Amino acid sequence: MGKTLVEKILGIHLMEGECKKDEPIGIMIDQTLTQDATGTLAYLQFEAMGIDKVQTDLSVSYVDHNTLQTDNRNMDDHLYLQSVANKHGIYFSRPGNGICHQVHLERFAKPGHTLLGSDSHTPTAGGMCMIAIGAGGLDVACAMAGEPFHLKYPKVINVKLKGKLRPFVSAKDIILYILQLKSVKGGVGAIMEYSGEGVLTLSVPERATITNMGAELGATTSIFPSDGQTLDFLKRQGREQDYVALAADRDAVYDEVIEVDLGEIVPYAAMPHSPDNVKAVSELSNVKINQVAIGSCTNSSYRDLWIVGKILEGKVIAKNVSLVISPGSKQVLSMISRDGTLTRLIDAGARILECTCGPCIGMGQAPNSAGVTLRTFNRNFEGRSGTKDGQVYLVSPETAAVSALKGFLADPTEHLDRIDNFVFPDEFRIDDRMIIPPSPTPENVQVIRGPGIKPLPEMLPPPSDLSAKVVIKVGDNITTDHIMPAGAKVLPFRSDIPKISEFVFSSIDPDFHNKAKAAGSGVIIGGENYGQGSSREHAAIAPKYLGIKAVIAKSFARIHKANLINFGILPLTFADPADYEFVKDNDEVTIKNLHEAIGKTEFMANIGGRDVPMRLDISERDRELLLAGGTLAFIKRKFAK
Ligand code: MIC
Ligand code: SF4
Repeated sequence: MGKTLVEKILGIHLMEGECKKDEPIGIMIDQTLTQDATGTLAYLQFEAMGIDKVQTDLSVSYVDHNTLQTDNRNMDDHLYLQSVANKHGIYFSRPGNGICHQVHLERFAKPGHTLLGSDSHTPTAGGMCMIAIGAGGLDVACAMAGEPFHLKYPKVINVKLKGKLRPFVSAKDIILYILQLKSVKGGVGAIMEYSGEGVLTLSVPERATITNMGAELGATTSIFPSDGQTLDFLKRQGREQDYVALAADRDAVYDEVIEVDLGEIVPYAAMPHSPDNVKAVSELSNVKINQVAIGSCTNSSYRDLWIVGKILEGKVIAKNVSLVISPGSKQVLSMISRDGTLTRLIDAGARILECTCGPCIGMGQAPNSAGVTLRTFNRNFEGRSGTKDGQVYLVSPETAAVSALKGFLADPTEHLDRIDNFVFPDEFRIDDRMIIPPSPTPENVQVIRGPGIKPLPEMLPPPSDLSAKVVIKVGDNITTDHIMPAGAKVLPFRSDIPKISEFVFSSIDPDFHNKAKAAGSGVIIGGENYGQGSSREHAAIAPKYLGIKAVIAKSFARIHKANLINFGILPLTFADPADYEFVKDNDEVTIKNLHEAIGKTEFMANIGGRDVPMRLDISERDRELLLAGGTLAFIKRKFAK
């Protein structure tokens, strides 16, 4: 029987277990990446492991999320990241060099290799045929220490692309279409593997838009084959030597197959407040807009900004619109500044931002009250833009650009005339001087720790009996942006757990942190898909700091569930989801003989005086991690041996 692309790459990297669906496996990680907002914790944890040098082929630390430097804390974080990278064999991509996923794709991604990143959009590198997975910082720290990454062997969903996109329809529309089809839970436990003749029509940056936003399907990752397009992109990046041809065997067998005819895709928009709330733009044409933001790791490549420049050429944006553009990398900015694109953008009225995440993570450019903002980003969760009632629509760069001119949400296929065909320039501008290689004499490097970098809180093993109180009960699809908000107000505290914990659930219950502290030992009740979205482990470590011992939900998102286990919080599910209805705020929760219970898949809890059957669906290794009080305690013990 033939093999899928996923089977081939995972097979070569298998360190533990068997390549059988749902079996726990451990895979070798070739490369890691971190960004500043998750990186400080990841490196504090790496340091706590006591290892001198990373064990991977390549590890890169990027600074792209918080570069506002509104006070000392932000630059203190940058200095810590730079010095800790220098000491431990890690490359450091300086602020201004670009968004981690865009730069990684350009300069480091290699077909057939594995990448683990402390950011949920790490799958972007799947556009370069990598198995690229997002995880919590602690998992990335373990991978840097040479430990395998543990996951359940995923199912593989084959997305067969046929035909070719029509003019002004682009990769973003393909992934929005798939999100409409499958929903934000449609990829849970799966890898999306793309194939078919339509794949050949998509360049690497276009493929990367699709694999990037595969994260919004809940998928473990997404991957494209390595073919002529891959070779072409690598050649232009001066990295031809990194190319290998890789594809699934013709007779590969998949768990599910979806066929997509590219010729039938139209411009789509994801409406507030979920990436799967998708409609055709033509059905939404009367929506008046206030702001357009182009950029983020989804749509900020040279190709995307070139097309936006061509659409805006010689025109000016509508009076009612503020247009902001953040190029994905220094390479992109440098190239658009040479070919006339930048002038076209500025002349049309665009405000040019730094090459960072910027408005995507709520670092500025919050829309007006109830304002409508079109964004080429990947997430439109409520409040993430920085304005609680902001109405965020996710669209392609083509739709964003034409709408900025019109002043309302406009379908580019209806409103645009032909523009020149996009062709890549022969050579990309290659200049890696903003990426600092690690020190050849690490013994002389001193790690710089500013006052904002607080030591990690102590993680204790679980008590022998659990006695706790329900501190909050929430509904379905709660995101990590609800649990641990980001944005300009909160991101500066990413290295200070006691301080950042004051913001847990602040958008839902501003008093949560006081209530949790008063309870001393607390439980969170969640609905379906609890913890979707970002990989931020602060959404686990801060509740842990506030005394949360368990989350009892109907189901969990993958990365958040792993983060809960890493920090010793029990991710329990209701054996009968109907029991969710009976649980109330302030109910007492007891679990007798907790250590014994952690060893089992099913056991009883008592909630508010009722016996409620619980499930703990985790691997044997996860049970050991929980009993040790979390992964760091477990790993430290292992290395001490
Ligand atoms: C996001 O898009 O939500 C982030 C900010 O990039 C996060 C990481 C973080 O919270 O630092 C992610 O996607 O993992
Ligand atoms: Fe940055 Fe936004 Fe991409 Fe997250 S989704 S890495 S915040 S650009």
